[in-house]
Amino acid sequence: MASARFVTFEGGEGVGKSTQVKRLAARLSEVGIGSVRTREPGGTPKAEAIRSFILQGKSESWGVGAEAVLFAAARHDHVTSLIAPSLAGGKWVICDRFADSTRAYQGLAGGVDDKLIDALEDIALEGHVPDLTIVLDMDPALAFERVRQRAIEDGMPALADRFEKEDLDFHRKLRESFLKIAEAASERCVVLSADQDADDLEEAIWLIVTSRFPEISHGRREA
Ligand code: T5A
Repeated sequence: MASARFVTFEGGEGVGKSTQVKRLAARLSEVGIGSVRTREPGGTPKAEAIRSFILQGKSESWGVGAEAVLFAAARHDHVTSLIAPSLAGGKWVICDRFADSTRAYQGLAGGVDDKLIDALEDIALEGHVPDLTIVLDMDPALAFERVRQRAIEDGMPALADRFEKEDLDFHRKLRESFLKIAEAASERCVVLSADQDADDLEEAIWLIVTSRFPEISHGRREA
């Protein structure tokens, strides 16, 4: 049996990562492939506790370097408690954000030194580099409009958490950062325009996944 794969989705706020993570897991299930859908920061009870702490702004005054360390601490628990055991058990892992988010937000756009980001990545991942990373790319102003719309529909205060409140210039820098990361890791990363219909994007992602991992089309497999 072919080994389970680790697929991550990256990109700015509101580009449609969560939507496509769900859709990819559903497509895999249709061909008999079991997967674990997860997210960062979070995915395990300890990592979710760190998520709440950071996203409520409680670590903001500690500085961006300390936050990079916190994201890595959450990631290490996520990798060792959920991601690695799932892959070892034959389940694919589909993760909404992963280490590239720390490199983009805290590193390239946030100013934390590359050396610290590299060291944290080394410690947190324990060698579990994704097999494929889909980078969803779009103008942050348009993506923000989606997030605003969703907040209105959900009756929530718009742009509630602290990272979504960062200004547009930061998000433009962030967009460039994800593109730089994808260029530097072009074997692993595929950039897709997120400014397209969700069904079309789902098809484009499925095409990439099935061509990258041809074992998928070799009949149904139970994981
Ligand atoms: N962070 C995270 C760091 O700073 N460092 C790190 O190391 C990590 C891991 C996480 C925050 O933490 C930061 C980054 C973030 O600021 P989060 O809530 O998980 O916070 O933030 P996001 O990952 O950005 O989640 P969002 O839900 O805001 O964005 P998604 O998942 O990209 O978008 P999605 O799928 O929820 O869609 C947003 C809206 O658009 C619609 C959806 O229905 C939804 O309403 N939509 C579309 N509309 C039109 N066309 C399409 N193709 C659409 N796809 C979805």
